Amino acid sequence: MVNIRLNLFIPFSFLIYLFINCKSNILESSNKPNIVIIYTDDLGYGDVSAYKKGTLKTPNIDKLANEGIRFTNGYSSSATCSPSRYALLTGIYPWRNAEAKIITGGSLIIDTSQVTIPRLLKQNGYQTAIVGKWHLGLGLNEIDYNSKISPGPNELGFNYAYIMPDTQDRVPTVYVENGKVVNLDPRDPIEVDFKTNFQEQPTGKANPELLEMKWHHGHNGSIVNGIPRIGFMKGGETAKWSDVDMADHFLEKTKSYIKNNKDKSFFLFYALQQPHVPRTPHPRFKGKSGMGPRGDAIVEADWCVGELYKTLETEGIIENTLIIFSSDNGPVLNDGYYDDAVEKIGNHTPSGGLRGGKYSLFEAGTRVPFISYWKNRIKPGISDKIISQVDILSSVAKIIGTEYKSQDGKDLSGLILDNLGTGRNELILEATSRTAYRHGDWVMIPPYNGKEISKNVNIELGNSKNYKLYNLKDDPSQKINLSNKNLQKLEQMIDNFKRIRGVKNTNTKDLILE
Ligand code: NG6
Ligand code: CA
Repeated sequence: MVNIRLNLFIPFSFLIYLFINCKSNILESSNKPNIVIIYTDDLGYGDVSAYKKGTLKTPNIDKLANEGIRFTNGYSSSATCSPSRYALLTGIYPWRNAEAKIITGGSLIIDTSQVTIPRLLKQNGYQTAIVGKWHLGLGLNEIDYNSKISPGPNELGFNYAYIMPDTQDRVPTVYVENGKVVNLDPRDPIEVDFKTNFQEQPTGKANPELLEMKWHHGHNGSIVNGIPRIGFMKGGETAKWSDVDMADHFLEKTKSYIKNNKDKSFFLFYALQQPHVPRTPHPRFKGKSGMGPRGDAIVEADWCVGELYKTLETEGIIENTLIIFSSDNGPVLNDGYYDDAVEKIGNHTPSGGLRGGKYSLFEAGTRVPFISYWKNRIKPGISDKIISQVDILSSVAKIIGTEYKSQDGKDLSGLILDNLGTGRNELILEATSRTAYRHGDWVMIPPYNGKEISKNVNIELGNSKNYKLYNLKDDPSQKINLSNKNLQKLEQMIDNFKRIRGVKNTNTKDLILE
C-alpha cells in the first residue's frame, strides 16, 4: 500500500515540478525575447507595398507589416544616416551632438560610456550583434585599417560586429569584423585619404574609360569594381568586397549568427545597405522590379528579409523574437550616380506622396516604414500614433523588464507590442542639422537659409525665408502653408519647439540656424 502511494505520488509531484518549471521557462523566455532590428538604408515610406502607396512589390516586408503592427506615423530621427543611427542606438536626439552628422571616414561619434541598445541588452544577459552598415565612425583619431580598429561597435556593447565602416560609396571598400579588416594581406596595407589621391591611382574623374557605373555628382575618387567612390584608397586588394555579393554576404553572416545563438537571448542589428547608392543588386535580381537597380536592390533587400524570417522559423525561434523593421531616412533617386533610378521610376512613388525626400525637413525625409512583428504575440494592426526610432531604446528596455529611460526616448512598448497608448504628442524632426517640430497633426518648419531645392538630388530641402505650418491630417503632402492664417497655432508651436531645442531668446530670427 505504502509503496503504491509513493509510486503514485512521485510521478504526480514530478508533473507538478515539470509544470512549474516549464511555466517559469516560458515566462522567462518571453520576458527576454530575441530582438532583431532590420534597418534599411534610404528606403522610402512608399517603397514598402504594405503601405499601399507605390507600385513596387515587397512581399516579405509586407508579411511583417500585415501580420504585425504597421505604423503610419513612424519616424527616423534624421533625414540622413549617421544622425539617425546615433539616435536609434542611444535614444538621444542627434542635434544634441554636434558630431552626429554624415560621416566620411571620421571617428566614433558615440561616447564609449554611453548607454546604447546593445549595451543595455548585453548587461541584461543578451548576446548582441551588428551585421551590415555601421556609419557611426571608428577609432578616436585617424583610422589605421591595418591594425585593430578601436573603439567601434564592440566598445559600445556589441559582442559581435561584422560591418561596412561607412557606406557603400565611400572608401575603404572592405568589411571589418570585430575591429579587424577581413582578408587583409599585411604585405599590401590599406591607405585611405579623403582629400588627396595616391600617386598613379586611377580615379572616376581622370579615368572615365575604366568605369562601369558613371558618377553624376561627388563619387569621383578611387575606382573599385568599376565603381567610382568618395575618397581615395590604395592597397588592400585581397580585402576589397564584391559589391554584387554584399547582400548575400551580410545575410550569410546574419544566418550563422542566429544559428549559433539560437539557444540564448540575442539582439541582432541587421543593417542592410540597400537601396543606398551605388545600387548593386546581385545579377539574379536584375530586371526584377522593372525600375532599374534601385528597384532591383529593394527586391533583393525584401528577399533578404524573407530569408532572415525563414531562418528564425527553421531554428524554431520565430515565436520568441520581436522584429522591428524601419529605414534610416527617406528616399532619393539620384544620389550621385547615373543608374536609371529617375528614368525608370514609372508610377512608383518612393516617398508615398509625402513632400521632400532624403535630406529634407519635409515629411518624406524622416517619415519611414516602421513595423513591429512578433509571431503569436503581437496582433495584426495599423497604428497612426506618432513613434520615433529615438523611442526604441526606452521601449526595448521596458520589454526586457528594466526601467531605463534614455534622454529623449519614450517608453512606447505598449504601442509596439499591443497597439495601446497614445504614442508621442510631439517630436523634433531633423535634417542635416536643421530641425522642425511636430505636435499632433501639426508640423512647424522654421525659416532656414540655403537652397529650397537641391538641384543634384532634385529634392525640396525645406528651406525658406518664412515659417511654415502644416496640418498633416487635412494636408498630408504639405501643400498649404497655414502660418499666416493660424498665427496663434504658429506661436504655440514655436514656443514648444524652443522649449525642447533650448533656444532661449524669443526673437524668431534666432531660429535661422544656418
Ligand atoms: C552624401 C553623398 C551621398 C550619400 C550621403 C550619405 C555626395 C555628393 N553625396 O554626401 O551620395 O553618400 O552623403 O548618405 O557625395 S547616408 O544615407 O549615409 O546619410
Ligand atoms: Ca541612409
